Amino acid sequence: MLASDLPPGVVLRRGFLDAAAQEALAREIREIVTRAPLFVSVMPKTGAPMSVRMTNCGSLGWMSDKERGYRYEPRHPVTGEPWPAIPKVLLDAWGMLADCPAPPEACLINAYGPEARMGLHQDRDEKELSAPIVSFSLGADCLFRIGGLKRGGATVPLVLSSGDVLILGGEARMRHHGVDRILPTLAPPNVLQLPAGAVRVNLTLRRVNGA
Ligand code: MD3
Ligand code: FE
Repeated sequence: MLASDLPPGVVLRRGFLDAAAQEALAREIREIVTRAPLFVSVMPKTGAPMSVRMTNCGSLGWMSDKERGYRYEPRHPVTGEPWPAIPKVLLDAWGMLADCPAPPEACLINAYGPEARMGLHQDRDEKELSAPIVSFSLGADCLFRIGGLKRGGATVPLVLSSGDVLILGGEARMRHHGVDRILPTLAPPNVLQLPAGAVRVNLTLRRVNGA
């Protein structure tokens, strides 16, 4: 898969985070998770648990429960505490990559075990759709898939590796996407110390409300 084959609005910066930056970010994530523990969101209405565990940093964090569904909240659903601050390295990357004058309110942190996946979906819980989503991958490779604006069209597979940053803006913002599976990565990324049980962590910076 060549970067030039990506759909319009999708920008992939492979290795944007070097090994030292990945280790520093992994340390910040461990610190965030001690204060805002990973939790399991469940699907609206069915209550089916997601296989990915999550937490957030920033003034708002994404979650879902059976009764009230997908939404952003200013506090952790279990501890009731405000989310920790977004690490400076991520805010700096947003400033470099996002082409958006306002900082992100939310950073969703998804923690994948070896069997976790994320079904094809759209990110549509944000009011602000003109800002991009900026995604950072750490740890094991994953097989990612990006589809169209409507469900059921063609999809493009993509491997996301540790240190890669994906920017989803413009006409790509509302594309369907998902994580098919975690790949058994053997080499250096595995030395990253991720939170217990996680082999891959993805962080997504988001503008939620209008600037
Ligand atoms: C393409 N996370 O948290 S990040 C999510 O790897 C989510 O954990 C995945 O999808 C993960 O909602 C993928 C890359 C990503 C994020 C948002 C997108 C790709 C996107 C929005 C539109 C199109
Ligand atoms: Fe998503």
